[in-house]
Amino acid sequence: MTPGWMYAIAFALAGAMSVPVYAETIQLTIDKLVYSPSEATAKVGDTIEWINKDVLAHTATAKAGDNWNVVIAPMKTGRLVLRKAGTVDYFCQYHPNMKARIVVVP
Ligand SMILES: [Cu+2]
Repeated sequence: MTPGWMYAIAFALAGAMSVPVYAETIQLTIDKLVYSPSEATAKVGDTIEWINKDVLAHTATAKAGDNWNVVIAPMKTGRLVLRKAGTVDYFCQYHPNMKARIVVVP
């Protein structure tokens, strides 16, 4: 192999390793007044998507961290982009006994 080829391969490998990590979408479901899974881990920049399978509206409301409030209509999906790292406990404003947690890592 010529040195030129070796450089080309080295650059190709370096390029493959420096590909940015794309934000993910993490899907959670709400079924029969339960968030599932009740604890999820995500990274800053990821999108959380709650799929509401109930015929009732729910919210995902956090009083700490990003301090978000997402209303999720019956049989619809609610989305949120995570902007801040930390452990966020959230609940449903309409059914305060519905609780779950998202651990957001930097
Ligand atoms: Cu609810």
